[in-house]
Amino acid sequence: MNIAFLSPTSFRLYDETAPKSACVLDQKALSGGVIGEDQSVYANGLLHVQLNQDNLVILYRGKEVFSAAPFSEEGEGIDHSLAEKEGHAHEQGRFEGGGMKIRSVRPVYGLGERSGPLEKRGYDYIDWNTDDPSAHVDTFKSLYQSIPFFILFDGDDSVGIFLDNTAKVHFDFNKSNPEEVRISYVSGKPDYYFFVGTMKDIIAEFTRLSGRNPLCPYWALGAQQSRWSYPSKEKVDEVVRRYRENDLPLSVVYLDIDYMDAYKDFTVDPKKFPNIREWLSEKREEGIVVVPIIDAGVKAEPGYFLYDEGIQDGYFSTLNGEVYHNEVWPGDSVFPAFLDERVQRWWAAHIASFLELGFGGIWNDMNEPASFRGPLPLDVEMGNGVKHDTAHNVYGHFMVKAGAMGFELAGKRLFQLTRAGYAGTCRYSGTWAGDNQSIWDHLRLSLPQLMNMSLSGQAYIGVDIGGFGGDTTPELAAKWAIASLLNPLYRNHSALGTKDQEPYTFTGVYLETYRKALKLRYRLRPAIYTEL
Ligand code: NBV
Repeated sequence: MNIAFLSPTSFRLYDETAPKSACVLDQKALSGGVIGEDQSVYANGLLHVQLNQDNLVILYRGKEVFSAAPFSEEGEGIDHSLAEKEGHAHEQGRFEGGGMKIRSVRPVYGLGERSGPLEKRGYDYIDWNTDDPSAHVDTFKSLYQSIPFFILFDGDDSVGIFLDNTAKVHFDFNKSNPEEVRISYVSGKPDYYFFVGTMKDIIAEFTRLSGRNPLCPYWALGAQQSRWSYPSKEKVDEVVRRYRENDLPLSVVYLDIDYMDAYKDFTVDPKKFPNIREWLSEKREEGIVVVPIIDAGVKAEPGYFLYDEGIQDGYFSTLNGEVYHNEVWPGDSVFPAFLDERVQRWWAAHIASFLELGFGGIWNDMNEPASFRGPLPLDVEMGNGVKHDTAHNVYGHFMVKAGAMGFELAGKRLFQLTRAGYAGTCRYSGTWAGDNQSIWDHLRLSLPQLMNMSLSGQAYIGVDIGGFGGDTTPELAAKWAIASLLNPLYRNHSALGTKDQEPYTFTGVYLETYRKALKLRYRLRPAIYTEL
């Protein structure tokens, strides 16, 4: 094991064979080195770290702020096999790769995008990017993103812990034992970062290492409208016109999957959206930015340029040396091996030429990766020899990294949204929190969810205003528009088959309320921009 002090209030504790980080791009150690058998106390700045076989203790300005022992599974003596047959999954006992037990009763915050309460004691969570279409409830263990970073809150003596491990990780926040926080992972080598101080200091230092959202374009703070799907350019024109006619400000419109030709990435259906270049420039002149969706799954169809190129150059994920197929929107599909830098460059070139048509951003979806014919096997190889079991939680991360490279190639200001992500994905993309529903509980849920995402380093975030799944009501949508006023991403979006929820479809007090919210939002924009 090694120790590296990164600042007077942070250090890394790691096995030198730990894989290269997906997010910590460079780090300069102030001091540190290999942990020797004859030494047990390491000090730098305001920290003293005491280490032995069974204990890690951190002293901050002379006071003990952290104490942990290596993780060991405590047998419960209960057989879960029958309950599992009935569908009650039981994950404990499968996280035997390592971990630690931290003595703590302090409030817990962070861990990125989760359902459940703002303060997380009493719950357990799993890092495994998951697209579960059922209504997100407090008991969900995973959502689309995995950020293995959390804060044990104690005023100026708070401690932040980042476990840089992309495999499946289990977090037990004082659930099994009220006096303990447990972290355990399925596989990998120890690679921990510790940050001490105020919450603000901790997040600043964590994001300095793992990455921050670059400042979004100013238009990205305006009102955004989406729907699965606006089926033609005429429909989008109508949306823009009706916003204007109803004195509702609008900056961005999204194109969901039906703008594509047979759901093929980097194609535009020429019947629904003819003369796309001219139309996009027309929209720009009207002050509207258009953002198309791009899915992770690529249609497996000989003759389709993206598929042919990927096959020829070996750019798709493989299983036992053969290109791996599953099913997504386009039907039979293959999955770019995004962990490979060659694949990232290839994807970036396609993003760049697509942007050159006049799109203002990219909306990245289904990049957990989601699949219709069961989950991808854990030994699918996703680039650089990395298998799905450790590539899964960073698959979307590397997809949007490639996307960001595309913006650079095109010389365009970066604007992306992603559904899946890992720590530091915010370097490349903002996040919308996936498929919520048009229910009051999801309006409530959005507040602690977004707060914990921002406490985990993400700045450009939001949820679908009005709710994605199910039919909204004018009252719910209008109140959601108010509750979201300070969300950096301010986008109304809804699912196929749901009732229209563009604000101009409402009347009376709800239209008036939504209009007021939008106008207030535009007045708040300079302040939000400054905060970002
Ligand atoms: O592309 C369709 C939808 C999209 O509208 C939504 O925002 C994504 O989260 N997409 C998921 C795929 C289908 C979900 C049922």
